Amino acid sequence: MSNVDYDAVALHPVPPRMINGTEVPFIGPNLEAYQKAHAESVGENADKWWAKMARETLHWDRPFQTVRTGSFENGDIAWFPEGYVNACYNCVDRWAFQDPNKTAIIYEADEPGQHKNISYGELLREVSRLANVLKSHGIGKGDTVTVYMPMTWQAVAAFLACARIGALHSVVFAGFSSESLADRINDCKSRVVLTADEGRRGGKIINIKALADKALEKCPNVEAVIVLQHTGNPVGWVEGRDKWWHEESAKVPNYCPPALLNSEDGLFILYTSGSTGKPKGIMHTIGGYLLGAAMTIKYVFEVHPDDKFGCMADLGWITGHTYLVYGPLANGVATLVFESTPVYPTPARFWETIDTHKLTHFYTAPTAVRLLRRLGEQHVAKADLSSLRIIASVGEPINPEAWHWLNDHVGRKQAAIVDTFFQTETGSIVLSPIPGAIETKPGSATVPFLGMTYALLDPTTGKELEGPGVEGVLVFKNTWPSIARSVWKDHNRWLDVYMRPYPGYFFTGDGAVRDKDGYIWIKGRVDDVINVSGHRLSTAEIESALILYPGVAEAAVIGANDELTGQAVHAFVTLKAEFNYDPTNESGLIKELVLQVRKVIGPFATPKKIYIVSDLPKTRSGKIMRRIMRKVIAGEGDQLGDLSTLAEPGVVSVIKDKVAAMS
Ligand code: 6R9
Repeated sequence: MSNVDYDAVALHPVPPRMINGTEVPFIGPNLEAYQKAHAESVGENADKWWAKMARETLHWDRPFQTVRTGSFENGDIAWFPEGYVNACYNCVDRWAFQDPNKTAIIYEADEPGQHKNISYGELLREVSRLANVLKSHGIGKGDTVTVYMPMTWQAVAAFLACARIGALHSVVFAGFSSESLADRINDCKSRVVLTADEGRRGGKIINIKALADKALEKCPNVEAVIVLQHTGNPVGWVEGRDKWWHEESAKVPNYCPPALLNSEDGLFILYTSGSTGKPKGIMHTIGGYLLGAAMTIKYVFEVHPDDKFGCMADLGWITGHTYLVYGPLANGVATLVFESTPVYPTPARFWETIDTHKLTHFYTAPTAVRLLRRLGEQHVAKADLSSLRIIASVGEPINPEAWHWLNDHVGRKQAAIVDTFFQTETGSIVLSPIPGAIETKPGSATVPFLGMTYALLDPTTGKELEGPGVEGVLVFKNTWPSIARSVWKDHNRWLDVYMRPYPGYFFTGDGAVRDKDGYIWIKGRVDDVINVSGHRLSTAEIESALILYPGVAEAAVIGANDELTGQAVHAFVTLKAEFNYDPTNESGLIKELVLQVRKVIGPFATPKKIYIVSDLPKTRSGKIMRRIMRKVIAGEGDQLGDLSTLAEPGVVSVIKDKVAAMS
């Protein structure tokens, strides 16, 4: 039983800027247009359709004959196997040859007012030089290069330089500790590391080179470290190993021919943590991944040639890979590299950035939206945001309050709000509204992308659940081009985690509901579902209820074992800064919050405990780490497992102390 009445949520029509814009939407103007396009992409002529898309979207150095082969079970998925395709050529050269002066990258530095546009011509020269530098250090096809860099435009060049010569990049988020970096370098045995002297973020200096140096003490395979001079401050130096990026670049030609690479050659590795064990090196291949990135940019974001795409994600996450680098550039549009934070120097930074560059697209995560919502509307009110056509969200379920805040205050009811669902493993967006065709519902990722067929399975029997009004685990039924191909050097783990839980399907690990209109609602990871007295509750739903309370900034809900009810709801809540709250009367506030949940969802969802805390444990990409709270409540606070992705380690003791004080 589901406790939110999904069927009662009103549809929001296709917004004015999708209908009245100068361009006709690629897919529109209504649901029928989407249904027709989708049917073509999954029907009996699906492979013909994919072949057409692949030929239209990408430049192939050698044509493919076969569209797809292999299956989930056999772990032998391949797309366009005879085809040869270079991702860098597709993202840079073809646009540089057409118009070398066209802007490829808008680099918005940490300090406001310091921005720079990099043209496709300039990007091609930078990428070529760096590719030649890598070659001069013996790097070629199939080698791995670890990239540990701040949010600079040269970091984008680093991705593309590897892609140009067939080396796989492994980009490690610059916020990761030396230990995590060392693990990742050693796992894929990189011989070359690209890094920078320092980074800047929110007015602070990040000592990237020093962190890399510490990691490299444990990485005997690394022969060369190429260091970008970014802040220019002095840094430690290991003679013989460390080389300045600009000095190395000055030695080599400004053009490097793109390598001839098979569609199924590796493009990159991206480490992602599972619930247990060491991080998995998810491996993507060239042709399929690039097609997924390019096509979703075109159809999900309705991108046209003069658009300016503002993806606020860090380069170190899949969203940064697909929607900051490969997707926009494969479409020849300008992409933003944003070095700062949403609140530096003021909470108006995003809005001023959109206004300054007249961005057409703004892509962020619900956690940032909740933060900005909590800081107040006054910061967004002053900016001219009329250039925005599409505002998109990714990373976690977006609660309706955050959705409406984006729609009311950022889009001002003119722009499309697009809730996009995907994973490191899916490579590109797999569920999302098509902005010119699909009426939206706040909180629903709506429908499958072109070419995607999904099912909801009964988690116990593995049987497909039919019809509307069902809830189960989300799986995909057919292979698609941008699905990852393996876990680096551990193919069996790849099969175990994703292919074997439900044979014949790709298992996402997420639960979802299909409502009466066939819309999909992601309920969160399967382990985030709580079952209280046989009632299924989604942590996201209870969190949404709590966040409706005026003083609540963020909420994280978990299920803990309970003798009486099977599981019980525990909620962790942070308060808005301006909320007038008397800390000596915490119990009064807790009572009101309990009432709030009972009012919004129903008595059966009543939290057993509510903990008012100053902060929640989050990953560096902003995902709330419910696992930590679950363990602390279960009395296993000494067995918290891999905390390498935790942004603020101090939060753990805040949680432990609070739970101890209230038990
Ligand atoms: C892109 C990204 C994947 C997990 C995924 C799911 C959650 C992502 C979501 C969403 C609800 C959305 N997720 N997008 N949940 N609505 N629109 O975040 O990749 O870091 O691999 O995480 O994120 O739980 O399984 P990744």
